[in-house]
Amino acid sequence: MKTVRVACAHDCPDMCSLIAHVEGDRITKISGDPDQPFTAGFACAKVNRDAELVHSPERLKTPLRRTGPKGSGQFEAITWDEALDEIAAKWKAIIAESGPLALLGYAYSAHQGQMNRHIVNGLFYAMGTSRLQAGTVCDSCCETAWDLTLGPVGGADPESVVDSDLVIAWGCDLMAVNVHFWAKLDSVRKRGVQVVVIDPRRSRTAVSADWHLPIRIGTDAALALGIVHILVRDGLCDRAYLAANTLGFDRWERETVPRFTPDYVSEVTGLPVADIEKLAAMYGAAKHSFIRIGEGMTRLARGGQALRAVATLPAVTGAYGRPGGGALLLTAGSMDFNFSAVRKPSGPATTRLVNQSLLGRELLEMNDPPLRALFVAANNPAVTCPEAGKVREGLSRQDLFTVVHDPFMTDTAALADIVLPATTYLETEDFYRGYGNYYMQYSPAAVAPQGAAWSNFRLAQELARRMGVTDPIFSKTEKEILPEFFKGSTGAVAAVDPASLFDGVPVKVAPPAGQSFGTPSGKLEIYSQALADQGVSPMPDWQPDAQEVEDAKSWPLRLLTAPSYFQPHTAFSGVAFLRKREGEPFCVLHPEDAARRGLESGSKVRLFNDRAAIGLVLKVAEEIQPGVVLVPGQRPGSEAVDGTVNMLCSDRLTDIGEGASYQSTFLDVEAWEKRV
Ligand SMILES: Nc1nc2c(c(=O)[nH]1)N[C@H]1C(S)=C(S)[C@@H](COP(=O)(O)OP(=O)(O)OC[C@H]3O[C@@H](n4cnc5c(=O)[nH]c(N)nc54)[C@H](O)[C@@H]3O)O[C@H]1N2
Ligand SMILES: Nc1nc2c(c(=O)[nH]1)N[C@H]1C(S)=C(S)[C@@H](COP(=O)(O)OP(=O)(O)OC[C@H]3O[C@@H](n4cnc5c(=O)[nH]c(N)nc54)[C@H](O)[C@@H]3O)O[C@H]1N2
Ligand code: SF4
Ligand SMILES: [Mo]
Repeated sequence: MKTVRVACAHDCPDMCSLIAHVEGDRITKISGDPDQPFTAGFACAKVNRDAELVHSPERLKTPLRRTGPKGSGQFEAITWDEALDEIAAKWKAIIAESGPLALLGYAYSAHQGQMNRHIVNGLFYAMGTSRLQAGTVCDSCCETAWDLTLGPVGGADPESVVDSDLVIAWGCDLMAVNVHFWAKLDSVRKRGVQVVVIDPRRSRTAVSADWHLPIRIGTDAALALGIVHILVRDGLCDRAYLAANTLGFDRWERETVPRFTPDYVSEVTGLPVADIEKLAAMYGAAKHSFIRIGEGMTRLARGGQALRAVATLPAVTGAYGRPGGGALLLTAGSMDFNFSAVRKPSGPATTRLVNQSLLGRELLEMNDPPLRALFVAANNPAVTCPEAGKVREGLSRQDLFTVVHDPFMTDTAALADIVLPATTYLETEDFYRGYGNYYMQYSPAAVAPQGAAWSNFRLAQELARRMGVTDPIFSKTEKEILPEFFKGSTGAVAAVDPASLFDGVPVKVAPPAGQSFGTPSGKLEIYSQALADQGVSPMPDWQPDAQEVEDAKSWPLRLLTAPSYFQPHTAFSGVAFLRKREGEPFCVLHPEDAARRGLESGSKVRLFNDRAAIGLVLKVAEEIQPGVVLVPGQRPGSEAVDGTVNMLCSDRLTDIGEGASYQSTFLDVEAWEKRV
């Protein structure tokens, strides 16, 4: 038995350092690395099972070619050479007829290190194809809004929370998505520090925290403005910090803040005035308050305003300037790596963009030329994209040549022409950096690729060779590429010699304490000229959204989506144990809403709106407020009664950052039998 020190690649803020226990070519166990302070010796409940993911009997064993109609699930095994020859020949023919814009590579973040995730996009970048505007299904709204407010800089170091005197998990289910930060709070709470959760869901984190405020979906900007209103009223603003470090506070205070009286904020958020007053008083009294901001509250029509309002709060009390104070959305902005070396090896500076959240629409409607070839690696858009019905319709086009590279037969792969078996991260060598902490790590493969699986890295290099793309990154090894990531880097990253990482030891590259700002003015921009130029409210504000108001008139319930505890998206659906732990795909209704419809826990229900109808199992619980239906996670159609939640979600984009607005979805629920 040997142990191999690796990093966790699942798209997760914690980026744990892990120990893989290996016997022969099998991983027998995964545990948390005790020597990496943030991981502190434990992996989460999902990754404890990654040995089963790697050795799952459900893994794809060979490349496959479709033999029946699209979606029929009929495939035949072929060799890698046959598959690659066919792909290269098809792509060349399409490029000759329609030009490179008819091709699209679809790869975004999930579940590998930085080389494997970027090299696929690098190949398509170099070929001058249409390009994926990636991340819009995930964090483009919150990240753009943060960048417009603080600049492209990381937030507070999560390990600085040991110095905090108040912690707010604002729209972030720490026990689901950030368990190592949650664990850090143990010692903080022993000092008497309160943990407050602001979330429409009574999540596990909310249950375990000191105080939960069940805010109405999409009203966070109003609550943040209400807090500022009270801080101004009660003389609790840090005027010196504001004057030195922010832009536009005077105008905000004059023009926007006065509207947000406690009564008005109560009406908008559904929270009692007394709670709004209490929260503002706590926040005003704290000197080192730490807000962990989740992405969930920004995945709706006005998500950008919500992020900007909440991220401004620590400037109002001056917490940004103190140890343990500030806000954390993402850390990555302050780790300056040259990933462009792999992501943009050559190719035109600009080309046609395809917004990831609009995949379905673009597959069906894009013209001059239409998309004729799609290559999907490490994503499952038939489940995870809004308008998943349109995505499936697009993927079903007879004239679309689709290749999917994945360790498993996903709902997306089932609609492909060629399916290629992929490795998992534990079978690849790669470089990792956190996005919820300030660590980086170089990892060897724990075991060799299983069966006939290829890594993204190997596949992209081989496809580059066949397509005549000759940039050096397509013939270098991982170790040869690593120094490229450090070329031209700044800050803490610049001080590291990349060769020193090859021993696999995690290295921390945090910026100096005290929040820095990277905006054009060098200050936190409450007033954003860039937003004013785009015709978006230039100061954080809350207004009712006209479309949402209209939709709410037609549909009695609003969708709340939140991460699953044991199934992040669909990536662990190949582990039978975790599927069982998560249970059948379900939705949650408040007892009042269930009673009104005569529905009981455990029954099958239909969730429907103008877009689609899907079938899930019902759980009745006071976990949410009346008027809301919660659907945790995004589960494959094959596991559900019928369909998947994203069939109900429109592809409307957010106010800032062109992101997905899953939670601006309105619908109703009825008994499944009703229309059968
Ligand atoms: N277990 C698990 N871990 C994961 C994932 C997973 O699916 N499962 N996904 C991974 C990925 S890809 C990402 S991007 C991150 C995602 O991480 P985030 O998106 O940051 O996830 P959360 O912070 O938990 O955000 C969802 C929370 O926001 C709440 N919420 C929804 N709407 C609102 C609102 O209007 N206001 C407020 N205040 N709260 C709201 C939800 O109830 C939920 O508790 O997590 C990663 N880790
Ligand atoms: N309704 C709703 N929809 C959402 C969200 C939501 O909150 N609500 N959240 C959104 C968010 S934050 C995100 S990030 C997206 C996630 O969307 P996706 O990234 O599409 O989701 P995953 O299910 O994580 O898909 C990852 C796929 O990669 C495969 N894979 C794993 N490792 C490798 C590898 O090394 N190589 C290759 N080639 N494949 C690999 C896995 O088997 C899996 O099929 O979903 C979004 N969709
Ligand atoms: S908490 Fe996140 S980073 Fe850590 S093992 Fe689990 S999925 Fe991986
Ligand atoms: Mo994500």
